[in-house]
Amino acid sequence: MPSRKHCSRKNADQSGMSVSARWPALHVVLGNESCDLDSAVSAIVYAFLLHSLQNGEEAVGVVPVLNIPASEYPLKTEVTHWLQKHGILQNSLIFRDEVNLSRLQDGGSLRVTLVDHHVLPPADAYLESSVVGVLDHRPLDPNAPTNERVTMIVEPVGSCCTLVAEQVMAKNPALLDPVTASLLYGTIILDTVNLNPAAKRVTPKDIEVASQLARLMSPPPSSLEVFQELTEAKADVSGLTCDQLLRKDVKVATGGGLCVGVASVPLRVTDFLGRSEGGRCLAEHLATQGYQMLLVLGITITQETVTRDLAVYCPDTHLREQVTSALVEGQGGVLQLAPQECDGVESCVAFRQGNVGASRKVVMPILKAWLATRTS
Ligand SMILES: [Mn+2]
Repeated sequence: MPSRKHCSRKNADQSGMSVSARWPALHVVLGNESCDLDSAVSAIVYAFLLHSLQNGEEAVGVVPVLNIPASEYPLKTEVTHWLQKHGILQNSLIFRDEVNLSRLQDGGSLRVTLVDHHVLPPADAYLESSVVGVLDHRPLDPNAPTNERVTMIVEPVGSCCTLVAEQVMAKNPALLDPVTASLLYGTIILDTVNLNPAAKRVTPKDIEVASQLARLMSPPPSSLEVFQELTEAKADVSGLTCDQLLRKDVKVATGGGLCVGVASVPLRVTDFLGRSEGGRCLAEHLATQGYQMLLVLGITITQETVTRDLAVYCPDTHLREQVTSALVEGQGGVLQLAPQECDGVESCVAFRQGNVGASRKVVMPILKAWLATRTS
């Protein structure tokens, strides 16, 4: 059964877990499905806070749940790095496929607090009736369900961890030991691009909270070093297999009877193809994901240079030629593609991309427009 990233959510809640037997009720703190550093750290520290605020009689287990299957965790290299550095190892974390939320809910013993998002994806809509709290930094979605039972803390700041830190300082500052402070601090620095106003993410509150956290750490942190460490960890794919690289950052386009994976990889596609075992990994990936073709977008960023290149892998020669000319000519040739070597990988063509400013946000509409012409 081919599982596609967007269609595979159903498998998430299958395994039973002893958590439900151990606790009369469970309060889950759930980050969003990207499980980026902000979602992971927000869930962990906010669960820690909520747990500490309970009083004896009504106490329930409050646990953070990372909203990805455990098998995806190695792909989140900045998350694994930062948590491990702070003494939190994978075996002490709970992942989405390790706890059966729907069974807990059926038993009437589930409470959910959402962090770093406030609208549940369609596959999780059933959790809505269990939500008791929201802590988020995204603009409030006008279509978000409203319910007086839900404690909403929503404020547009650069990082959800800024709001988590603010809550901890207000409600139980004793929790902020140097380790917890550093966990939150690094996340705020990464999310706000080192508190840089030019990146348009940072707000005065992020700056204030980050400096309060820095005062709790000794020696005081260098925000630039923390930022560089986390950025490097995010781009460090040396430990990932070809298949993991393809799953790390992928969007799927469908249309005209086709399902196309568009994977971004943080290296040149020419180097990536060199790691593909002569294309064997690409063929297997197509089969397991149910794609008819795969676009691989390579990007490298060093000091001031950005390079982009792309590869089209498709065993059907006709389709490959069609999509290739769509990419070369699309939107007046905006991508500025020039052919390059494919490292002997069959069913594959590769291009250097002259327009280094054109990200996947530019590639996707060209691809979708081509897919749409197939239906008409
Ligand atoms: Mn966030």
